[in-house]
Amino acid sequence: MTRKRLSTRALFAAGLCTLGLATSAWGQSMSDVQKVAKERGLSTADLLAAAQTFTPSGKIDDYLIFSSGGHSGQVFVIGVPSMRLLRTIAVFTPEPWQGWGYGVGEDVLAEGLVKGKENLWGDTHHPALSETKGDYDGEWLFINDKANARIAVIDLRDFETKQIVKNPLFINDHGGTFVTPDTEYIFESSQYNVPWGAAYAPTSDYEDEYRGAVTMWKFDRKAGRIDKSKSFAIELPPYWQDVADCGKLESDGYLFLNSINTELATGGIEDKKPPFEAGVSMNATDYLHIINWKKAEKVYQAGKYDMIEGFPVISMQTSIDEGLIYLTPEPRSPHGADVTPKGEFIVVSGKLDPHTTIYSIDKIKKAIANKTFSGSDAYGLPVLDFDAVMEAQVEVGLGPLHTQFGPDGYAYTSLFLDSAVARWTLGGVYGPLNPEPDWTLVKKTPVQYNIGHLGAAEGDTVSPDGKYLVAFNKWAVDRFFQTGPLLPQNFQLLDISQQGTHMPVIYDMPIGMGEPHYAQIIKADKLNPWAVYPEIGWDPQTQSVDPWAPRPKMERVERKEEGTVEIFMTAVRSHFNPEHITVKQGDKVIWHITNIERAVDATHGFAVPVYDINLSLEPGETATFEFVADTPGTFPYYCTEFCSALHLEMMGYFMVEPAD
Ligand code: RUQ
Ligand code: CUA
Repeated sequence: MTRKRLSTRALFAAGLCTLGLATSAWGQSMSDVQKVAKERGLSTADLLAAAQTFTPSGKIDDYLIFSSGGHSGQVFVIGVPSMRLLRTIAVFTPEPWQGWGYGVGEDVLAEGLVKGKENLWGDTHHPALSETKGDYDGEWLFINDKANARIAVIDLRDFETKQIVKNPLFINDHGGTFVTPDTEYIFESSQYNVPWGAAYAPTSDYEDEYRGAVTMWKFDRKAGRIDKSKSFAIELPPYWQDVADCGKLESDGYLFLNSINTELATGGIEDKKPPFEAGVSMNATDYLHIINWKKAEKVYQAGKYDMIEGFPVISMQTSIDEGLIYLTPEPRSPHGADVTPKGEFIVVSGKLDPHTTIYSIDKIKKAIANKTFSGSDAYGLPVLDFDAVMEAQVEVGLGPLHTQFGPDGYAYTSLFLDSAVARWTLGGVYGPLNPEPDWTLVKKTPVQYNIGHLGAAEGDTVSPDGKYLVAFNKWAVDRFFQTGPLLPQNFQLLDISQQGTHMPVIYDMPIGMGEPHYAQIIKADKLNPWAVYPEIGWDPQTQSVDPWAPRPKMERVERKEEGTVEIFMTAVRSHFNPEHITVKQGDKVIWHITNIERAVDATHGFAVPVYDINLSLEPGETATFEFVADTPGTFPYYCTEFCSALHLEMMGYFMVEPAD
């Protein structure tokens, strides 16, 4: 039942009838609209798209995008359908507006030390919202850092990063983050493989010394932290493991993980060896890894693991003995692996194959039970016969990468080389579809340009919402003003609310940061964030009241023994208390500040020059930072948020008396 697209004129006429407004007023508005449209060269389709996306002041978006911030190291939060950037969340990279790394957050950033070194950025790829029964629950967000194999945990009560964990086994990840349907575990798998712990070994030792792995990080929802003591890894061959997805419903208990470089190529263009781009794509097929994580959990709990780099690892031999991992061929250079909403199929797309390949979990389970193997790989892992587990192949176009789903049995695949989004039907298993209840390509909508990931509203959950899809395009070329040779990337919003071939692009959002990769889109009313911190004196790192938090009438400067000065300060419109602080050069300074405001949005900043301090103190928040007052001088501290009419007056003097 394809709905006819209504013309703008019809829309306005319909509005007029329903509202029963005076014809003359609407006639006037219509001619104003027509005048503006004519002046700006807008078509009827443009006006309709504007009506679908324009969000008047004070109206709130229906959905939120949590987008990877790419190598900004952050997460972006964007409203849909307005495509307004609402917030960045500082994760791996210090960010002064949020105070992240400039007085607070240092402890969390320090958890992410890599071989003892600071890497104060990240290459974030795949955010994962926490799930309950396979549906987003709006409580937690996880994201990986591909560059250094780290995972971050973000609390969606205050949209702040609470934890960073560094993977002890590998140094580069890509297959992460993906959560189990009830968020018991967060998966992270390696990509550019190295010897355990990124120790030194020449590439001539690749087959024996280099290893892949998938880590199952245990998430403790009550503590709001990854519990390293209950986490473990599974050893994998040194293929380049790529993107993954967790099974759900019919495929619950499994992880599906792609790989490339089953050739075990090691590059060496400078020595006239096949360069990686050729060596890695020689084979006609690579391997989909089918991992029974529920079984792996039992094997780990039974103690059948080795300790490597201080971390429990289930060896490949144990996986073979216990039947934890099966491989099956997948077409050339696979990238995305995406599980359908009911969990019955896994859609894999190979960048160098114009088809998506659909595997059936039913067939996979039967092939495992019947041992329908076509052989084993070089490491002895059993390979399930391709024809026994494959359900269908759909020719969607050039460069298929990732797939998302709608509520009506449609799948949507990004086509990198075609620069398009393909809509196709999932074999009619979700009921008869227009036009054909079959594995059929329905429509390709061009996008601008080079789409990587795509995200549909709740499109990777057990209950996709449809309505909107966002194409995360790598290039923008001619879409925006030429901002020098470095251009923004282009998030394009598509209307997928109608069945059939109507699937237009309705908004372009330039994104001048990143390069973003994956994003998830959640219904906004599933989130329940705090407007202000629950109580005055709240420490966001512990999500509880800090007993040391300064409170009104308890402001003071305390000189302790051995050259330590402790400051207890409050902030409220429009003053800090105290306003004069004098210490001696060489003193250790422990500074506590509480924002004692209870009004929504009454945030104060707090900047101290020379000492590299800038905080963001949200209503109720308390922060503590320490430094050694090694530089004498007179330093005005002040509020960096324009909080009131007397904001400029919200300052004080920090004076450091010279030692002699
Ligand atoms: S990935 S598009 Cu991590 Cu496909 Cu980037
Ligand atoms: Cu507080 Cu400006």
